[in-house]
Amino acid sequence: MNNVVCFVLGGGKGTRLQPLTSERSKPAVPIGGKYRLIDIPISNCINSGIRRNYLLTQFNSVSLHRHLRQTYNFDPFNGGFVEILAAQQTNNDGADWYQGTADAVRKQLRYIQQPGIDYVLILSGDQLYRMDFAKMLKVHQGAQADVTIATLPIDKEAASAFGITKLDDSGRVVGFLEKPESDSELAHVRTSPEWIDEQGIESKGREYLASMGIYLFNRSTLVDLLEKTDYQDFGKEIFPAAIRAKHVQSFLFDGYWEDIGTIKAFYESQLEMTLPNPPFEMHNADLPIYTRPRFLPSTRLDDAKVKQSLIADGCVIEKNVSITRSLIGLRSHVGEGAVLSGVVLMGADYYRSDRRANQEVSGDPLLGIGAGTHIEGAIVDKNCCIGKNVKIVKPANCPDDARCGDVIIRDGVIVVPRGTVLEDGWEL
Ligand code: ADQ
Ligand code: ADP
Repeated sequence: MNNVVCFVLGGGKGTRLQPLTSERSKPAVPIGGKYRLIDIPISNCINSGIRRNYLLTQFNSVSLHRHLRQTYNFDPFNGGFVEILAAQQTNNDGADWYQGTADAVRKQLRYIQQPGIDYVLILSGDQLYRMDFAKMLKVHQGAQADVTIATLPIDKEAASAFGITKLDDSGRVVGFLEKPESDSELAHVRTSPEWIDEQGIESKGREYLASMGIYLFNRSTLVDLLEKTDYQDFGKEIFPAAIRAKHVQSFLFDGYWEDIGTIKAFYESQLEMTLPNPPFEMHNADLPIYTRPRFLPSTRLDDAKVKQSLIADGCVIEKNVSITRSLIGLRSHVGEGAVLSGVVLMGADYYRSDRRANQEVSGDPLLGIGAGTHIEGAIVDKNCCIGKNVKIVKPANCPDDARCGDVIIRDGVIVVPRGTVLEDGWEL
């Protein structure tokens, strides 16, 4: 895999993950209580033997840079790096933003044209999955393809959210429609479930093969496509055109894969991690998900009632707390008698006792969740100071998108943005 270089697409101007992305770039969004989104694609690359990784992001935030620098220190004998290529560093005028996925890669073409690169792997930065890219390369080479797209069988109901491929019997892509809507478009790219079964993948009635946004290009093909066109986007423009001029192959995949680019998908994927047999298993010694090593103490619990939850390091959970189906992130402090149900609590960057918690000066409620507070069905971003006896529970007939002070409801999920302060007794 030494001749493969990876580009992770770290997010457009997109607002789909707002407000989680209002103060950080998408790859830095915390997941699983102690990881960040970027850890998923990079861990997949490392586990597949790919050591040269670039992250295309709109801005190079300090925390993202620090996370990458402190996490991905490759050994000097084998080498390797994770490098951020930001669209723009300082101003906000928009002129230099990456206009689309292909435009992002085109703007950094010189990194592809360095010596020793034969293949370029392009990944999305907001997906949860494990994949062995060495297997994908094998299929790509076996078919003598110019480009290979990873594809996953999906139902008709989901098909209009994805790029859908139509294959010939050899698995070559002969049709590609980005997010087909109408029945006639869908009929055009339907695959018979029997054919999928014949490939050794249980179709279970699924009759569409979705592009997973995971692309392996021969370097020369990618350079050619980007230099000779001004296409901005892979799904909308490059693939529909490339299937005529190039040999585009499909790499069939059938493991767990979830696009977590929206608040709803993000929230659901996080809570799924708390299931007894989670579809995306972090407890996997063969294919670890890497993250920044930290030196945090064990979590302290005192007579709490915890059901089907994950609790990260460095937390303090006080007496008579009840935690159900929740994900409790690093350094969380949950006060006496608090009730959390279906909560993604991202945790904090410091402890209550840290000077940075600042409450003595400001007189604000303490960092974390106050005593007697009740939260249900919410994402609570980092460093929030939620007072005592606060109630954050969705009212009946609540609209899918709404705002109540600093607290936001998005896709029907309550989100308490990073650093929010809620006074004692506050109610949604
Ligand atoms: P979408 O996910 O809708 O569909 P897009 O919004 O282009 O496509 O995002 C792809 C990835 O690139 C995401 O990780 C996104 O954050 C990132 N990205 C988007 N714009 C970017 C930019 N300007 N600069 C840097 N990164 C950017 C795509 C394909 C479909 C496919 C689905 C699978 O177009 O064909 O089915 O992914 O999820
Ligand atoms: P996390 O521990 O969740 O990965 P951060 O990377 O933001 O979060 O770090 C946690 C806290 O430690 C932050 O407040 C950050 O400012 C501080 N910190 C961590 N590393 C450094 C560093 N090298 N220099 C300065 N501050 C740091």
